[in-house]
Amino acid sequence: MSKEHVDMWKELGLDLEAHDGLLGILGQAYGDIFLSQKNRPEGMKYFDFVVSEVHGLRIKELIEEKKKGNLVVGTFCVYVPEELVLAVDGVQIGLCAGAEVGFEKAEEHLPRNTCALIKAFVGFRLADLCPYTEVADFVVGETTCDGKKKAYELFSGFKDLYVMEIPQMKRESDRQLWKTEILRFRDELEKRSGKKITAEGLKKGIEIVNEKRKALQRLAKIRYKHPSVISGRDALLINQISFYDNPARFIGSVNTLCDELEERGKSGVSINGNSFKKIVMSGCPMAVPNWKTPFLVESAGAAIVAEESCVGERNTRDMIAGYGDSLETMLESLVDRYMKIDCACFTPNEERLENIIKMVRDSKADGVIHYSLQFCTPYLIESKKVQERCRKEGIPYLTLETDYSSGDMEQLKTRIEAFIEKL
Ligand code: BJ8
Repeated sequence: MSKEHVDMWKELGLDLEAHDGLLGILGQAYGDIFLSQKNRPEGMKYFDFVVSEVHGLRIKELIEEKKKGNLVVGTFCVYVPEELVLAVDGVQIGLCAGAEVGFEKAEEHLPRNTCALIKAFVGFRLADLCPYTEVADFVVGETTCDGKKKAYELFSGFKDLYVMEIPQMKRESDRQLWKTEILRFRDELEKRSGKKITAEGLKKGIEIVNEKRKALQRLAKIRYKHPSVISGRDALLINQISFYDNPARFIGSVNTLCDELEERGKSGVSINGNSFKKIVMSGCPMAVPNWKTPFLVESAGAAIVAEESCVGERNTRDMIAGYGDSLETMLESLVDRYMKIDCACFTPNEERLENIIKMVRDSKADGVIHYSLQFCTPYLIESKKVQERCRKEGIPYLTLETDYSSGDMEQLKTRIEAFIEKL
């Protein structure tokens, strides 16, 4: 690792020894899960490079942005509108929370039976492990599940935190509440950046994020049509990287990859032969480096053809449409777009069931694997509804409940293999 990076981490206050350990685990897992794949598309080289520099060059770029006077905003949820951050020339970074490295510290403050994602974001901060959390000017929390809501009260003791209130239902009064929250967030960004959000600035933000979603939608559609041109774990990785890479560079790289994948599709190039079963993964978001379950599913001879999660199509399916030219119409379109997100924290949440079935039909998948983190009440309870709906539609279904440890790998492997064999 270059001395320049080490100096930068020191300045950010990282625990260098623990951080070295984290990078070691990350590098090993990346080699085993991603680089060992045969016949990967050439276009994945860009994303390999991004991962190899995830705590290096990208952090350096963020520090440069700060020197220019631009805000760096950390987030944990797809409800936080990146368009508004871009409208003040800021950078929005989705913070990962996909490893159990800081759990010991987190459990000094949180009950052990807290979901792994929450323990990870608290642990990363307390163990001084995440350069993104450290470099962010502030972090935006949100009132989604109860665990996150209460953990943010604790987190605010260790990091500058702003919380958005997310409604839990989708009635007109809830939309009003959400609009108020969007306007409050706009005011906060203006205050912190010293810049006014103009129609021109917001339009630029909307166009960039729409382009990002369009590129990821293109990738999703190619996988529906040609399920064997790219692995599901590579597609997941690209979705994960979408949360922290430079947007313009990311969009260009996804589109270049998609050109290659379309060519592969036409010439019948395959990464896994043609005798595989197609799976839609559905449920909790998988943050970097939480690659355990996709790896097990694909190692069992199946191809993941779509992700029904926030690191997947829940985040990319809806564009901001009909936004017009005035600030007012743009803000209204923004409010509408984010109200469509079908997170299990909402009640009722029937549209999620419709979306899952549509994804299965569109991708011609053979089955659904539902993935919940342990102690995640919203997704665990909703998994019963997903199961029931799949049963009615005649779609084979498997539900998994796990965490970030490797202790249950064998048990998961057995269940996944048995499910795929039956398809
Ligand atoms: S919009 S899914 S990113 S809240 S896994 S912390 S729900 S107990 S992450 Fe999420 Fe926003 Fe919803 Fe998406 Fe709680 Fe469950 Fe843990 Fe979770």
